[in-house]
Amino acid sequence: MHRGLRAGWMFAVAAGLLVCAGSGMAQTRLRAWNIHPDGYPVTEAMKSFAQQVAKATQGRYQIEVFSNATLGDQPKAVQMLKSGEIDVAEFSSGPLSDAVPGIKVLNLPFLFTDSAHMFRHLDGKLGERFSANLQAAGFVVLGWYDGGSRSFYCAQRAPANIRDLAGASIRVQQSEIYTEMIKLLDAKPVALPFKEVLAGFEKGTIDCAENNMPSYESTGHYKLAKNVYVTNHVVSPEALVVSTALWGKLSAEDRKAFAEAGAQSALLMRDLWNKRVAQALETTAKQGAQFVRVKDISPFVRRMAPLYGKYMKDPTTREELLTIISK
Ligand code: GTR
Repeated sequence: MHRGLRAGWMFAVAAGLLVCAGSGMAQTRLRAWNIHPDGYPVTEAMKSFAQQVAKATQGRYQIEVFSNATLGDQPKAVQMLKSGEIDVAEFSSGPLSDAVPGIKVLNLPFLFTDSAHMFRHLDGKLGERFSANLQAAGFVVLGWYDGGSRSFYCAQRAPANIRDLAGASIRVQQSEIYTEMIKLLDAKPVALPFKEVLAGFEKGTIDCAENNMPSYESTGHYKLAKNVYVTNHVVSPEALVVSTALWGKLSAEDRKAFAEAGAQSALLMRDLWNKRVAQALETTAKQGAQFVRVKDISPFVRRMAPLYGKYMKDPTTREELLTIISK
């Protein structure tokens, strides 16, 4: 940059800071928790959220995204957000629902047929109801992200039927509803943090795991667990949230800026997600992953009957469940 220009620019920045200081506008640094690596749709959408917030608040809010679960695993981060130790996070609905029973139905197997069906509900009245439940528990939803559809994958066995999973040690998220689901398949749930699943396959402490294809690929699980049983058993959302503690401190104008940035980041995430699913399928197939599509899902669905029964009886989930299955 030309010397004179550079000096002028630096003066402008310094003057800007003075104006900031003079008008009492302090800069607030916020910490954002994320489980995924760089380049992953969640990470990129969170970064774009942070940039947009900084821009819309004239730099008064600076959000630093801590990726790869460096601040702790997901159940821990859920508690950290509640206690105000972190301010922003992106959580999947599994671990989040243990802290907020009112959103449990979001993890029920075969509830949503695909992401389009799920977002029809989440971008409408039902989404508002889930957001209200979450807010009452300390989490303000700024955007619904796509958690994709989850399928099983195994290292030694190659399931082609739901009975082939019986007796297997299957890694699950640290979340009650996933544990219940695996037990109903006569398999053994092994609750493990996301970052420990690869080691679980290496050591042979788990036979199978289940996840969406972008995570199957980004974690490298596909290198050890090559047999994918395409069940798409759970189609669920993830949520970009801020703590109610932070929300309470924001002015009405700043809340609007955060909410708009959140909504836009969700649209970006969903778009990046669709591309990433296609890429993940291609990469893993090229590296030798074998995909067996479930032929008839009804035996699997029938096995889940006790779960549906339980959440139908539960007054915190019944209405939401009825709304989803009727539309
Ligand atoms: C991923 C999800 C993560 C985490 C992970 C897991 O699909 O994006 O938030 O829940 O699954 O299985 O632990």
